[in-house]
Amino acid sequence: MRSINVLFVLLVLLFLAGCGSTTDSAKTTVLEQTTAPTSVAAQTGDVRVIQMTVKNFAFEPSNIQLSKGDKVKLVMNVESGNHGIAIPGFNIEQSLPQGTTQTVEFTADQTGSFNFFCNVPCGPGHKEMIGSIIVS
Ligand SMILES: [Cu+2]
Repeated sequence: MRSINVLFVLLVLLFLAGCGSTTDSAKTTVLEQTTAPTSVAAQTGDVRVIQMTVKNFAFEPSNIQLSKGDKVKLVMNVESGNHGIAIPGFNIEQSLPQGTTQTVEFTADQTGSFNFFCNVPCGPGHKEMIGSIIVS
């Protein structure tokens, strides 16, 4: 029993030493650690990071090929105009304000062809802002 008590005290001391001054800062640290490794995962093929440029009036690339099961991180750099992207097949809607970088993540868990389009009236080329995701 005594050695168990000593072990417990040591664990408590370790825990206290490892934590920040408040639980809030500890939580923040954990969150940062969980979001940061995605780029590492991308290199191993676990997450596919797709860089997209959004501008008046196009998504580039507008055709995206995926394999079923891919975890996808779509990183959209909005160069010009205020747009949005809707991918109904994956329940995604994201506004894309000019000058920002927006990210959506989803898993390509079904095969097929899935259209995406701009869902914010943005000007004369609005209806041309379309694309498709092919999952095979
Ligand atoms: Cu639009």
